[in-house]
Amino acid sequence: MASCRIFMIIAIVAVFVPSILATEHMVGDKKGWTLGFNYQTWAQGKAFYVGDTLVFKYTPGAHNVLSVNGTGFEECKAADDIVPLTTGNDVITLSTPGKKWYICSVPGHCESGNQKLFITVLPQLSSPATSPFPGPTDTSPSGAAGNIASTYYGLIAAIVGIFGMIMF
Ligand SMILES: *[C@@H]1O[C@H](CO)[C@@H](O)[C@H](O)[C@H]1NC(C)=O
Ligand SMILES: [Cu+2]
Repeated sequence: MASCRIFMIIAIVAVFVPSILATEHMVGDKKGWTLGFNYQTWAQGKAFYVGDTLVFKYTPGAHNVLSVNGTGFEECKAADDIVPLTTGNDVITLSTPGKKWYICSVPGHCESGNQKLFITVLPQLSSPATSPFPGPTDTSPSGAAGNIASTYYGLIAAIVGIFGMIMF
């Protein structure tokens, strides 16, 4: 019953894959969201995908987080109608691909403290429609993580399936 085993492996992977693939990026790592940290250096070499999250950690009241456009990033200015995030543990889900800019709007922090982050969010690697297997949507949690799971499902399932065939 090799095929049965393979199916079970695939089912197990389908359940665990969402938490593996949606990466949570702690902005600034241990330093968090603060002054005098180079967030461009931090972002270098990291890949941000749709469905991932950014976590901005700081002492509430000391900083804030605003999503701005490229001009706002350069000039350290946010549109008047943007409501800043202020909890000190602000989680932003990267829901669309493209360039994203974030600043702290406390006076001087973005300008002289370099408290600004620019990233490029990459689309998901493949489309669920191209998956050679039925999607795992009925077994995985809903939301972004579920999307990621179905995106990578075909590839992962194929690898695990081949592995399973070799093993059993
Ligand atoms: C960028 O945001 C500013 C507000 O901060 C706005 O005035 C400007 O039109 C925006 N630019 C683009 C290209 O959307
Ligand atoms: Cu600040």
